[in-house]
Amino acid sequence: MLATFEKVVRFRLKKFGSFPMTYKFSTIPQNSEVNKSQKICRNKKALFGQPTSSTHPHLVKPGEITPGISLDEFKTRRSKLCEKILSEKYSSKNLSSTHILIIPSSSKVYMSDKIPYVFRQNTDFNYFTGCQEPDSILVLTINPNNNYKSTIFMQKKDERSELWDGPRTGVEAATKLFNIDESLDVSDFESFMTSFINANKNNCTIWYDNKNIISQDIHKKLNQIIKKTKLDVILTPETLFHQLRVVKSSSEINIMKQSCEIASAAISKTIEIGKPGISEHQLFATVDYESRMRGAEFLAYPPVVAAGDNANIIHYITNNQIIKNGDTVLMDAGCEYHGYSSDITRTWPIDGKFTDYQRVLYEVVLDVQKTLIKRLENFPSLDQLFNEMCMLLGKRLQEINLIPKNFNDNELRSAAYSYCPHHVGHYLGMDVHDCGKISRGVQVEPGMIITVEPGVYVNSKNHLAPPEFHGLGIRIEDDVLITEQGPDVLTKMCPKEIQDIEDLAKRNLD
Ligand SMILES: [Mn+2]
Repeated sequence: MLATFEKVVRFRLKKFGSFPMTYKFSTIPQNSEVNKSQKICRNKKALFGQPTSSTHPHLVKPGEITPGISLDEFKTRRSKLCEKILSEKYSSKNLSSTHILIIPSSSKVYMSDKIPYVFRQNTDFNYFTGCQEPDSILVLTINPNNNYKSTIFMQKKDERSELWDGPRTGVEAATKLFNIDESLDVSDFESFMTSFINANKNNCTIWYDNKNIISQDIHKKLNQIIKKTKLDVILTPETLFHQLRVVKSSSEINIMKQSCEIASAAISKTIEIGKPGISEHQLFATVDYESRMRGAEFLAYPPVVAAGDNANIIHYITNNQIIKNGDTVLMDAGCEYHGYSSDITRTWPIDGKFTDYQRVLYEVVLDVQKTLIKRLENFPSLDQLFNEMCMLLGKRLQEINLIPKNFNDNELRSAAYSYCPHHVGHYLGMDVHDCGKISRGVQVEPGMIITVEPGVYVNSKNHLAPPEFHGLGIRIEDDVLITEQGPDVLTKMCPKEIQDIEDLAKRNLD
């Protein structure tokens, strides 16, 4: 990471007195030279704030805004959102006939002075625009004739900032790049909002998420404007966003399939490479490397790489232990590929052979997981699937004497829950825990992608389990697309059958 110009000078002055100033003037190009080189650079190819089909043809095809998603699809998403706002259900709330909806993009977040974290766009903003730049805003307006208009507010081009942070799309090019009705300078946001709200003072519904603040700056400005006008109708649009996002289009399914394939291959390779003596950290590095080498931008979340007893800590991400002979490894990892996440868990014996107790428990979890996936044929809700998991696990754990045989159904269910204290699954998509506003009580439907992830964790304080099982922790997680024809396991390339997983884990042993 390069320091800024001022910082270099300050640092050098402190260390070497006046000498480096001579150095500075002889090597740092003057402003006119910077302008010249930038112009030459621009003339070669039009540069934008994100990959396009002309600058990155290996990523983006003509007609797409982001890899795999077309200009038209983004436009359709915005139309569907407006139709949703206008739909019977929402108009019945006696809402006004004019609407304005505001979705800010993310701002950069810094870990320390001028050192940014990896930028990740606000998912909803990304879904409705495809724009990858920070500090932008999408505004949708709907007038009483039900006509709607999309306006994107962009940071204007700025040579000095672009020298450090790379090109911006700017205001002018944004209309065409994002196939949007209008683009304006982000500094015009306040005046735009003020005049719109003033013009529709008694007849305007504002759709803005006032609780989950994406951009402090926009949040402050917006609330000041609203205060002045004494208009207080603010509705949270998040549920509408998630209702659209939870059912995936065919192009989204296509990208999700690739994200799942990449993560499956990366985890398979990691199982193959592992051997006793390797550290959890090295397996983390392996799955990260193997995902990126296959095209993923980064891992979708800090992975869990838990050897032996560490698997009893559900969100174990310390990943700094050495893996011993006889340990199982529980790895929960997935990648983000062109904005879409995968989420897989596998548990395997580091020395290529499950012990008898590990095998017995693994078989229980695997059987339950396969049964639950099959149940998806009937389109249950995730909550129904969770209840099913508790009953199935309870019965299987009774068979192997981890739960007393005389327990009734209620006792059985809560005993099973004590062995698996997390839900059976969640929606998956652009976010790992996707569409949080959609209840897990709704039935799954074609186009949804969910995870199915039962587990059994036997910690050393467990009074029900015989001591031989203490310290074991097993989870198996796949990503499943719901289709009319039944469940389609998108992560099926990642082995989970005992024989397959042992064979793979043995490969790198001497
Ligand atoms: Mn998961």
